[in-house]
Amino acid sequence: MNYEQIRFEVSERIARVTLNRPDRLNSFTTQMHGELRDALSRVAADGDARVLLLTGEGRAFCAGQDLSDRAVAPGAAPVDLGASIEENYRPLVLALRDLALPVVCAVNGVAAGAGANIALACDVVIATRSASFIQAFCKIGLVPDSGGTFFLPRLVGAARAMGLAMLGDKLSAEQAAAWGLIWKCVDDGEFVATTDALLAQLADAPTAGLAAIKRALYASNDNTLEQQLDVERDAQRTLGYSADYREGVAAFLDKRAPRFSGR
Ligand code: T3D
Repeated sequence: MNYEQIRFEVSERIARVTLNRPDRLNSFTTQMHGELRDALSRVAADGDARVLLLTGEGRAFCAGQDLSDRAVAPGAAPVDLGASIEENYRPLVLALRDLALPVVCAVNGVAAGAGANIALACDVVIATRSASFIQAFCKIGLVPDSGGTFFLPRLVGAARAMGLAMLGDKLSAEQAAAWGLIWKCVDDGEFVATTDALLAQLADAPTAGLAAIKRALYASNDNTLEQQLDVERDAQRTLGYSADYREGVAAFLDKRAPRFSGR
C-alpha cells in the first residue's frame, strides 16, 4: 500500500509511524485509518521492529476526527458515527494494545478528541512541553471515544476524568505528567533526543519480556489479586525458558551489557 496521509519506516529495529496531514492538524480521515491499519499489521507480521513510535508531523499530534468529513447539508442523512468507531477507532486502539512490542507515543503538539485518546492507548507516552491534551468531544455533543472513558478514570481518577471530559479544557503536557496521564513531559529542545534515546533503549530491550509486561499490566484492569498472581506466574514460567532471560542472567554474572535478541 502507498501511504499518503502517514509516513512509515522501519530501521534499526524501530518502526516509526508519523501522522502526516499537518495542515489539518493530522486529523483522522478514513484513508488515514486505512493506512494506519496497514502499517500496524505490517509491524505485527514482519517481526523486524522491536518498538513502535507513533507521532505527528508539524505543530500538532492529532486533532481527532476530521470534522470536515462530518458536515452534512441540511436535510441530508447524518453519518453513522457508531459505524465509524467500529470500523476505524476501535480496531486502532486494539491494534496498539495487542502489538507484542512496546508502543511509544511522542506527542509533539496538541492532541485533541480521538487524537488525545489514541495517544493514551499507547504504552509509553512522552510529550513535548508545548503539547496539550483536550477531550474536545463535549464541545460537539459527543462522548470521549477511542477508549477515553476507560483510560481517563484509570489514569487520573474519577474526579479529574469527569472534569476533563465534561469541560474539555486544555490540559498542558506538564500537568498531564503531574497527574499521571502520561509518562513524561520534556522541554521542546530535548524532545527529539529524549524520544530517540527512549526508542533506542526499548529497541535493545528483551522484547518478549516487555510484551508480557504490557499484557500483564493491562490484564490487571479487570483481575483480582489472585488472578493477577496467576498471570504473573504464567508469564514468568514462559519467560524463564526464553533466550533473553538466559542472556540477561549471563550478562549480569559476567558483569557485561546484555545483548538481547528479543526472544
Ligand atoms: O466522527 C466520528 O467518526 C466519531 C469519532 C469522533 C472522534 C473525535 O475525535 S471527535 C473530536 C474531533 N476533534 C475536535 O473537536 C477538535 C477540533 N479542533 C480544535 O478544537 C482545534 O483545532 C485545536 C484545539 C485542536 C487546535 O486549535 P488551534 O487554534 O491551535 O488550531 P486551529 O486554528 O483550530 O486549527 C488549524 C487548522 O486545522 C484549521 O484550519 P484552517 O482554518 O487553517 O483552514 C482547523 O479548521 C483545522 N482543524 C483542526 N482540527 C480539525 C481541523 N479540521 C478538521 N477536523 C479537525 N478535527
